[in-house]
Amino acid sequence: MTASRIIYLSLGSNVGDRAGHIARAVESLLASGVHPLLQSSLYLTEPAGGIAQRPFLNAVLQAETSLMPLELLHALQRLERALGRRPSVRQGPRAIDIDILFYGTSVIRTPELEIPHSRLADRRFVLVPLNEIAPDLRHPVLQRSVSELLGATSDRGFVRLWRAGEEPAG
Ligand code: PH2
Ligand code: MG
Ligand code: MG
Repeated sequence: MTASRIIYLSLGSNVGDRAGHIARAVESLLASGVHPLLQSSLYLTEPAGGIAQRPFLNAVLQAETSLMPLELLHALQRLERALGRRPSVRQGPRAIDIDILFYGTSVIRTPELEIPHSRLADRRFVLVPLNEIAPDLRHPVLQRSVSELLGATSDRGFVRLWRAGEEPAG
């Protein structure tokens, strides 16, 4: 029997029904062994990574799981495929992306999996929603809270609250 861990996930979509993809992902997590606890608002965010593409909707989720880190990664990858994710270019358009941000206070650096997520301190589309639900959460490597990381990031990509039904140009 494995102890359960508090984890944080990042959810993103910029293809099709973006909000629907994120909602279905959260609903489907339970059957994958991940129990959602607290979800941020949805944010409309500027695509990061230098590819011209539709704006993303992003959210973060606090959850609990007994899955081990690699089991969790593989469960999330299966869920992405079940929800219609198809192969795309790196940083490119995707129906649903579910990334592990934190797994308790674990630090994992392997070619397949990096926890904490290696780019989270450089991404306002992660830090802004994370700051909504967990501003005092401490990064176990950088030894700074989420609110401190948000204050210090050099990322200037737009991130703003999204209202249902809103479909801006671009
Ligand atoms: N995901 C990426 C690449 N760029 N940009 C935004 N705004 N949101 C994302 O979720 C995102 C991205 C690759 O996973
Ligand atoms: Mg990603
Ligand atoms: Mg991913």
